[in-house]
Amino acid sequence: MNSAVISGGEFISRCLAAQGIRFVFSVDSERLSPILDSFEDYGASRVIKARNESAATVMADGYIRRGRRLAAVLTDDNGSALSQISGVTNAWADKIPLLSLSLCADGEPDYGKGFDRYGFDQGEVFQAVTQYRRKVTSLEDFPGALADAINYSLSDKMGPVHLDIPFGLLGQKVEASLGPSEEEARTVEERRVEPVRMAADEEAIERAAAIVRGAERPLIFAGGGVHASDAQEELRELAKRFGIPVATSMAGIGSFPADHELSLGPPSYAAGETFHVAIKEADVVIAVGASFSGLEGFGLPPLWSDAIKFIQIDIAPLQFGLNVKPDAPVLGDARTALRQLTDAVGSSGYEGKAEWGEWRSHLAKLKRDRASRLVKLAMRRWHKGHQGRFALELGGLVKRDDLLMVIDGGNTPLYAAMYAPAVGTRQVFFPYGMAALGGGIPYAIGVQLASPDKHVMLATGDGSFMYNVQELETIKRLDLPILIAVNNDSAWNMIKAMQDMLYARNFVGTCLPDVDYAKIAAGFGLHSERVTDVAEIAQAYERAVASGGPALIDAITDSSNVPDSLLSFSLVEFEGTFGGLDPMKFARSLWMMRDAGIHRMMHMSTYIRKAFLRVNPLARLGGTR
Ligand SMILES: Cc1ncc(C[n+]2csc(CCOP(=O)(O)OP(=O)(O)O)c2C)c(N)n1
Ligand SMILES: [Mg+2]
Repeated sequence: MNSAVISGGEFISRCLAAQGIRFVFSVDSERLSPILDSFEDYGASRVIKARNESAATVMADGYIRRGRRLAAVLTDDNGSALSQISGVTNAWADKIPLLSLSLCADGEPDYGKGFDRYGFDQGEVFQAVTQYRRKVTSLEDFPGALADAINYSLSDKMGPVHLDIPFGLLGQKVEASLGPSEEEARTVEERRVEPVRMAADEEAIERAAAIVRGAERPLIFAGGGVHASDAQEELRELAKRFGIPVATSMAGIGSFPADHELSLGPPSYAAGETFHVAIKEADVVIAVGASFSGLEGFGLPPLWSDAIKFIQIDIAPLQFGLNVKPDAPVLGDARTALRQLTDAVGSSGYEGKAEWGEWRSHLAKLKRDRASRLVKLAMRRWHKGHQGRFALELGGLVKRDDLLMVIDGGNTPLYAAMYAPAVGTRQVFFPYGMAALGGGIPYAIGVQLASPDKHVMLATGDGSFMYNVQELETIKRLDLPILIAVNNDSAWNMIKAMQDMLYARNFVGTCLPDVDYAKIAAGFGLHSERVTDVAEIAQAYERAVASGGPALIDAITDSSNVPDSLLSFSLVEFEGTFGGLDPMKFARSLWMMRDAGIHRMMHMSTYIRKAFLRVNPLARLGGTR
């Protein structure tokens, strides 16, 4: 019945449903019930209740990333609202159009009449990490404020938005006709994330095309913007048509299939020497939706050649010159601009240069050599499992079409990226624009809810697992068939590895206890098992799938292993760290590791030799640089 006057709570919930929001992520609070209780009345709308607000925010983000449909997080005020901040910040860094809503105080603090220290403008805290934020002033104001917020979230480079809703509005009565009809709220389709399809200026495209045609060793560098713009097909077309090799950033993971012959394999520095040689030797880089963060060495020396001509395609003009200074900035939507560029380069029958074949084989050989070296290392017999083997076993599973993977941790995602390269579009998720670990479990929940017909696997470090362990209860309650694989090396290993190299194994705060995560998961009612031999992961996975419900595999690995690519990452991210490396301490640390030390040293030295010392053999042979 569409009665003339409805409650504020119902009005707000109806507006959300009528905007095509089908999932609201929240945490139980009786103050929210006027909104939440009526929301599920609208069509297929669902309220997903998490065990903490920070996790609820990350779930909404995961849902949007995988589903490419809008979703909201809604929490109570004060601490509940502010718990959203880490999740909203991460969505901001990764440019996810997340709708963040919270209750807030009704008015200004009443001086002298019971001033509450919580009575500050909590919305201001959201200011720095949203594309738009405002406090709703009245129920009449809400439909417009919501529409505005959603438009802003989808504008420009996209990003989160925040609305504060005064609690008092929920109990007020309002004319239903001031908002959308009940019918509309029930029947409207779920709102898709539609990127702004802004075409690039033709002159900018022509300039870029001329640079591509003149290139000696061109390279495409694909970032998260390719996902944001759904430009995976267009990226493939550009690469294939002219035979240009493709590297991806960490955010661009999976934007180009890692098993394609033109792909450098794993994303960014996880591709090791293949990536480092490519970015030292390339003379032209076509960057697509890539912001060149520290994970990518900022696009600058020492990792990148300073002779590169950059073509930079981006929807946000502020990206130009932030790190690299593009010779040809191309302002526009990635998908649209890639089509334009492909047409322009290929006009008058141009098909790429014959000499590019040599460049392609050079990189392809590096990729092959690296892959076999990594596999050999992981397959060696170690006292405890090698993390590479852990990731290799999981990687074999990810090749299945029905499996999605979320990665979380320090070295764990690095190993996963190295050994389980993403083959499918939106199959692997590494959602760490802010490098905030611990989001794995809630991300996996969001991704799973967006893809009920798929299985989701989370590969997580043990340290990261502990950040949101409470959400195992949510997984169990919703009976989601998520498989969690814990890389249990009893360490914050990314940090521990630094301490190892710099301070001769003087570890501070990075050794974690030998926790039995299988028992913890069993306590939450999950199928679980501890695997002490990483070679048995695939069988454990089969048993987990056969259990039919959520499951966890607690795989024991050895913290003395360090991914080689951590070295180049540290060179840039922790600038100067390795400058302070004391060779004696490093040597002592290797010696103290006994059998692992010698293999590690040999592996590292191959990496250093290939990635950094023979950086430009073509130039030495008379190349252009
Ligand atoms: C929220 C947050 N806190 C701290 C850090 C710093 N940090 C980066 S990696 C890491 C260790 C992660 O340990 P684990 O999840 O076990 O992964 P591992 O490196 O052992 O594979 C820490 C603490 C961070 N990135 N994010
Ligand atoms: Mg660990």
